Amino acid sequence: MNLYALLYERFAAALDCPSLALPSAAKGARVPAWTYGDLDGASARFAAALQRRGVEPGDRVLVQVPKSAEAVALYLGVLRCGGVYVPLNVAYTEREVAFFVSDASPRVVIRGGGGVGEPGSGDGPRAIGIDALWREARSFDPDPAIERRADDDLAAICYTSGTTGRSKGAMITHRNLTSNALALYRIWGFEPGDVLLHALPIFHVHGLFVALHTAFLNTSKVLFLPAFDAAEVRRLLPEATVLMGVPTFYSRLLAEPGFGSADCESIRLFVSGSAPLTEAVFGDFEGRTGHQILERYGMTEAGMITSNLLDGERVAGTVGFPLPDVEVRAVAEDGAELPAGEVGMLEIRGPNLFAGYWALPDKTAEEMRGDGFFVTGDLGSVDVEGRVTLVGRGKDLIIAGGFNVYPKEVEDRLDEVEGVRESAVIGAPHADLGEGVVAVLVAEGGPVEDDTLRTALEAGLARYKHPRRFYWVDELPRNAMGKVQKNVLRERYHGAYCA
Ligand code: MCA
Ligand code: AMP
Repeated sequence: MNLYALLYERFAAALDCPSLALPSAAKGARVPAWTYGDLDGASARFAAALQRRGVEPGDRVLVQVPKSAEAVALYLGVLRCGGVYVPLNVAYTEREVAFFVSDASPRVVIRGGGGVGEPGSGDGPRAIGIDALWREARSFDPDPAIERRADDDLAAICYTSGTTGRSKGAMITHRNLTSNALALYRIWGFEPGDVLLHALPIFHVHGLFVALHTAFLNTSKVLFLPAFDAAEVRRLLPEATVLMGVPTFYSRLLAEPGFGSADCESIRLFVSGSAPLTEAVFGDFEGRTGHQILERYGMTEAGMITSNLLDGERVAGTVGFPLPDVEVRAVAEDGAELPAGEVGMLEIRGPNLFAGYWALPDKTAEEMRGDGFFVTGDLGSVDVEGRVTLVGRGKDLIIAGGFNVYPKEVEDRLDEVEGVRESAVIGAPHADLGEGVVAVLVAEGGPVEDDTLRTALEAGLARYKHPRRFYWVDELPRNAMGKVQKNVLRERYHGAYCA
C-alpha cells in the first residue's frame, strides 16, 4: 500500500483540523496553521506538478530545501504520485550535491528558492526552486488520485555516509515506512489531543519519518519550528504534549536558566535518539523536570529498531526493547549468536529493514547475513529480557549533534590540501554536540595554517563535518599492519573539546 493512502485514511476525518502550525519568523506572531485539508490539497497539487514534469512511479525526486510546510507537502506529493523521495541535508555543498545527483539520477531536482531552470548540479537535470514549483503547483486543480504502490516499492532513498567515504543510498520501501510508523504510533501511545513540537530537520529519518509519520497518523497538530532554538522550544513547550529530539536538544534545554518542571507541565513524552543520551543528561533532566526521557535506537537503513517502554522502566544508558516484529541479536566475530548480556555486533531483521543500497548490490550483500539479518555496525548486548544496550560502534563513525560524520570523507579532503601529507580524523567528547570532529595531521614541510585548512574544506564539505580542532604530529601511530591506531589518537585527544 502507498504510505500516503494510509495517511489519507486518517486525514479524511480531520480535514479541518490543524496540521502544521508555524510560529512565524518574527517570534511570537503566528501565521494561521495549515489544516489537514490544506496539506492534502497541497500534496495533490505538487503531485500534479511533478507528473507534468515527467515524474512517473519509481522516478527519483531529489530535494534539498529549507524546512517549511510546503516542503512537507512536497514530500507527501512525491509519495502520492509514486515517486521516490531523496532528501538532502541543506548544509551540503555543490560538490556533495553533484555526487547525489549523479548517483540517484533523479527525474527532477528541487532546491531552495524561486529559481526555474537553474543549472543543476553536475550532469543532472536543471534544478527548480521549491517556491517556483509551488507557484506552478497552485495552478493545478488538486487531483485526489493516489498512485497504487506495492509494499516493496521504494518510497525514499536516504543517503548515509560510508566507511569508504562514499555515501550510500538506503532504499526504503512503503512497507518499511508504514510498519515503523504504525509500530511507533502504538507503542508511544499517541492519543487525541497530542501536539508534537517539531524542531528537527526534515531531511533525515528522525525528523521526517519518525516525528511526522506518528503525528500524521494521529492527525495531531504539529508546532513546526524552522530549527532548534532552546528558548523558542521552551516558550512553546506549554502548548505541546510530545517533543522528539537528539540529546543536544535536552542538554541545551537544561542549560536554559531556571528550566524545570513548570516548563513541562503539558508534556507527556520526551523522546531522544540518533546519538547516545548520557546518563548525566537523563538524570539531570529527570531531577529538574520529573520526566524520564524515553530513549530509542534507530538508523537510516532500518528506521526505528528499539525503544524504551512508555509504561515501564526507562533505563538510562539502554535503548530498550525491539519494536514489534523486529528481531535484534548480538553476534561474535564468527557470526555465532552470543548469550544474553554479552557484547557483540548487533544484527537486526524485520519489516523495517531497508531493501539494500541503491546501485550497490555488492555493498548490500556484504552487510546482509544469509538469514536476512543486517549487520548494523553498532556494538551492544541483549539481556535475558531482550533489553538492548549500545556500548560503542564497530564502524568508524562520529556523531556530532545527531549528524553523522564519516572520518574517511574528511580525511580525503584534508589530504588534498597542499602541505598535508596525511591525516586522521576522530571524534572527541563535546559537551554540547556529544562528539566533536578532530583532525590529526602530518605536514609535508611546516604546519599549514588552520585558516588555510578551513578554506580548503569550505569548498567541498558541509560545515558540520569540519574539524574545529587541528593537531600536527610528526607521524601517526600505526599498528604492525600499518593501520592508523585511532584508539590511541582518541585517547590522546580526548580533551580536545572538554579540557
Ligand atoms: C550545526 N553545526 C554543527 C551541527 N549543527 N556542527 C556539528 N554538528 C552538528 N550537528 C554547526 C554549523 O555548521 C555552524 O557552524 C554552527 O554549528 C551553528 O549552526 P546552527 O545551524 O545554528 O546549529 P545549531 O543550532 O547549533 O544546531 C545544532 C543542532 C542541529 C540543533 C543539534 O545540528 C540539529 O538539529 N541536529 C539534529 C540532527 C538530526 O536530526 N539527526 C537525525 C539523523 P559554522 O558557523 O562554522 O557554519 S537520523 C538518525 O540518526 C537515525 C535514523 C536515528 O536514530 O534517528
Ligand atoms: P544514521 O546513519 O544517521 O541513521 O545513524 C544511525 C546510527 O546512529 C546508529 O547506527 C547508531 O550508531 C546511532 N544511534 C541512533 N540512535 C542511537 C541511540 N539512542 N544511542 C546511541 N546511538 C544511536
